[in-house]
Amino acid sequence: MRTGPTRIVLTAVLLLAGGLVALLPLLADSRGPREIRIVARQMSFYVDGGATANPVIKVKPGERVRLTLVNEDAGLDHDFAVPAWSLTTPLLEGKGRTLLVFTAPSRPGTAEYVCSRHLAMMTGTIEVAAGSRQTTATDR
Ligand SMILES: [Cu+2]
Repeated sequence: MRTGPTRIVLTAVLLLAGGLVALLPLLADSRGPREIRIVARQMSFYVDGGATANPVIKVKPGERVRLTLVNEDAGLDHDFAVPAWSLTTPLLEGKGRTLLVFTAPSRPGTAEYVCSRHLAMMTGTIEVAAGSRQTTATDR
């Protein structure tokens, strides 16, 4: 007789807990690393599907970044490096892809990115800015 209301409360608590557990993957996703996809094509870098060669890449201070480099130049070696941050992907010898996960610097500022084999042609700016939107600067 007295178990009726208790059961209802217990059931409600269990349902609530189950709902929170179901939400956890969503919360984890929203805090997951920022994805940046860089394509090396015809001696230039293109970022996140944009059409601008060697665009400014914007990241937030302390942001976790998961960078994928795709080499579409069959006969050319490319990598992606930010020398000031001591970051370099493995060298892609011809077509292929590689992954680099890093944490952006905590202070706002800019640095140069390059392909270490083609310093003159494959170079641009990576910017750490607190107010920057979670997109890269392209001509979209
Ligand atoms: Cu290159």
